Amino acid sequence: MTTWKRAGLGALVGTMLALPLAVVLYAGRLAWGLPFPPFDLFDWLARALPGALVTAGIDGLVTTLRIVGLSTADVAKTAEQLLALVIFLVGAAVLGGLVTTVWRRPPGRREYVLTGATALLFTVAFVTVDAAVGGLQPGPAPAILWLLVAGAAWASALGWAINRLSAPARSATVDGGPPSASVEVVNRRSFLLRLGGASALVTVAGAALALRIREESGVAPDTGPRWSSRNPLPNAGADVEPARGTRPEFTPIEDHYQIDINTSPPRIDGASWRLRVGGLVSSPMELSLPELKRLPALHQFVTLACISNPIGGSLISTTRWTGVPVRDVLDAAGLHPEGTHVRIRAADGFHEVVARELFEEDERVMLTYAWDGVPLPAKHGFPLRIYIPDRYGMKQPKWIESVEVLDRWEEGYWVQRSWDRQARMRATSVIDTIGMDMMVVDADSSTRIPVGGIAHAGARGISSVEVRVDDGPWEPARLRTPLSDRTWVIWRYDWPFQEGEHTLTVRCTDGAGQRQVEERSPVRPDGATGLHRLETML
Ligand SMILES: Nc1nc2c(c(=O)[nH]1)N[C@H]1C(S)=C(S)[C@@H](COP(=O)(O)O)O[C@H]1N2
Ligand SMILES: [Mo]
Repeated sequence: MTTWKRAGLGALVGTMLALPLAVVLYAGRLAWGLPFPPFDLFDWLARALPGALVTAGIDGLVTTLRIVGLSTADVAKTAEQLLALVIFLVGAAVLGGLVTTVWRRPPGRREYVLTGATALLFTVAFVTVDAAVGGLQPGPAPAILWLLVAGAAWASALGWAINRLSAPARSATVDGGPPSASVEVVNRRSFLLRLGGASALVTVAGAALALRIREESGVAPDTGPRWSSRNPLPNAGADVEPARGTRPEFTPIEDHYQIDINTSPPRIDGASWRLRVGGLVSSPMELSLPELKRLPALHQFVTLACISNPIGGSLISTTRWTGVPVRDVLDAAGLHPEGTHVRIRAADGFHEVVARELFEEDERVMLTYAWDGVPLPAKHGFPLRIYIPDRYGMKQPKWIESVEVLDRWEEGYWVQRSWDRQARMRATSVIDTIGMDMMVVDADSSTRIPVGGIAHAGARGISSVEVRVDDGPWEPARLRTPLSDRTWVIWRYDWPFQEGEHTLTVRCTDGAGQRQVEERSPVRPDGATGLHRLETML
């Protein structure tokens, strides 16, 4: 066999063995919160690689998903997780190929050392990576042991398989002479087939087990009914009805977009979790979740958007946030006069600073523990996240662990990776629907098509929305009373129908009279600008 052929064979075997291993490791993560190397590696890369590269990767992912017609909000995490698995498998292929090329037969001390070294490399690499991003949950001893067993199992299976594959054919040939090359090939093929079969079997069984565990752990603790299932929305009587096909005004939590630097969310035990309040304060504190909930609560309807949301994209959602003003917590801790900023640190290493005047003047800057009347879901920041009006999501840490008063400004996680310091939300407007099948015939027998969508300008409100057909004049749309001045506004335009194909364009003006920026610019570094258009389809 040529070296390349051997390397290829080793890569194949390495991957075949890594896939069932990954599935078993995943079940361990689900069942006991043990390290899961593929996600750890991916998360570590996302933090360690240069920001520009990571951003380019995210852009690429978002663009690819849009091109293939998938909603970024729905599948971005799944795509990331698959990518993480692929990277892990590619790593296994490379390692498998390398080991095979230097493997000699019959195996001697050298081969045992090689196998041991491979196991050790696996263990040390993933212990390091998990320590950096996951903190060796559920404890250093079980986590390290788990990775050691995984590394040893994979490396010894690899050694065994390589050895079998490089063995000369055992069966004698027709004339009793030395085994021929063709018998070798047949043996190798049947071994690979059996190995593949076994690998597939373990993979499927492991996946079934993982799904079972996921279903069982997916049974949410009894958090009670959602606020929105028991209460009418504050604008229930609004006179402008959304055009049918417009997105829901209040996003069900399950449909809220999710963006963060984790392949799977940090898991935090709410009972032992404490918010550490420290730095330049007279009495540092550790607040439990019940203690936070005893402070006077504030409820706000909020539209959150990601700075990476392209024009007309799905990384924007609205729900009802409940929490405690940051200033109330810091007043209780006794904020020193020289404190100018607070640093918010999260369990995943994410961080951001907030200027003192921002939270001191604005009670809406809020430590949030509930969405829609129930505790934050794990992927949306349980147990605590911050809300800062008018800023994109990148300024607003989830999974908060500490609030620390500083006497200086500091770059936040994405600012360090060259995104905008302010990250003020851009005014944006989107056409959700042109209801061609919902033609309305007026009394004067003219026909109208309901057109609708959203407009949002952070916490600045929306004063007007206009729609244009092709190159025609801008016509005013009607605005539905919003849930709050921090949420998007649903607009509606009953378009006097014209035959033929047309392009509709929308633009908005914020509450201060500032028109949406019409010139196109990309999401990086400070949020996308440009107008959203939609073509009529008959
Ligand atoms: N700890 C932590 N908080 C985070 C992030 C993160 O990666 N880690 N991502 C931020 C970004 S970029 C956005 S857009 C919002 C998204 O919040 P959501 O996933 O609940 O919609 O969370 C923000 N908070
Ligand atoms: Mo974001």
